[in-house]
Amino acid sequence: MVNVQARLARHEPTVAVTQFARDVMAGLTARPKHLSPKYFYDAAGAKLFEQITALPEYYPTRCELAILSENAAAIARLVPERAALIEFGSGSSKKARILLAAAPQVAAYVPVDISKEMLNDEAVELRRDHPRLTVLPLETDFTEPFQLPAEVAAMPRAGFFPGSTIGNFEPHEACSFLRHAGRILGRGATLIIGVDLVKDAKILNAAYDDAAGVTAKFNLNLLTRINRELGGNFDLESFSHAAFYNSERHRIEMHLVSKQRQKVEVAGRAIEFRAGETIHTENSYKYTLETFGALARGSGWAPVAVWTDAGGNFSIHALVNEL
Ligand code: AVJ
Repeated sequence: MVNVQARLARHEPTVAVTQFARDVMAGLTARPKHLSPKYFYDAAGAKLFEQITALPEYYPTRCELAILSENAAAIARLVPERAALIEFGSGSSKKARILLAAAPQVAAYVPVDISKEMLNDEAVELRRDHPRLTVLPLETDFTEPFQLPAEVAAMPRAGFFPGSTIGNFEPHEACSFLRHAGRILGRGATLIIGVDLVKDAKILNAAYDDAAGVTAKFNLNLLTRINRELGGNFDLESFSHAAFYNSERHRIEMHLVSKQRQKVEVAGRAIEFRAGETIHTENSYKYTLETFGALARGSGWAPVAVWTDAGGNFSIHALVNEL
């Protein structure tokens, strides 16, 4: 996403920017203040997230990749012949590549993401690496209802939603998302979904507040993005990163904490902060195998298989759509 002036100068639509602006203004004028974690991923944020996935403390990506690699054949057996594989929030498609290598029966791959550049770059490489695979990138916000490309309408479908991105949703939103995915994929479809697990708070806290400070930069980058795209004047020095496990609600919370009483301007509007007041920027819900299984069943999906890493840190569930 680019700033409004640049878009107007190039006669590009400002709709996406306006949605960001609306959400930011609503979140910063609410009490408590909050912002959606989906806005972390501008170009700089996507790079910082890549760095997070390589941190010693951030176990989810490594554990999920290990589960996928070790069980790729078993997971691939749940994907039907000549299927279309639909990935929700595909990013770099690194995990889908593991699945695609083990599932040569997949006829079409539909990566769904809001980042057009990443989608197109990845599509070029995937077509080169899998000449018989039809790659149909779809540039859209996968949390909103969308239509699949006509080419896959007659194919059996499997969904792929790795990374525990479902943890960013409130449990009731996770339920709506699963129902929405069920409508897109159709009755009888399989969904392969990565889910982070409840564990010792020390491990969780370290994973979201790393020693090198990369997660802090990732969190603060949201203010940099607001400054650039919405004409904000946040002073990054006067906010600090906070992340902690809320054991009652089974979630990591990330906040940006105002170090002092201050006034900030965003898109010409004054936003006041008390000393210590926070902007709640992310929840990352953690489940047990049982609580996630129950959520899936309550959303119309029957659990058919589950895999975890050796340490029991992360899980991949296979679900079948019963609705
Ligand atoms: C991409 C949502 C799975 O919750 O672990 C990483 C995002 N935030 N460090 C997560 C994130 C801080 C990540 N998800």
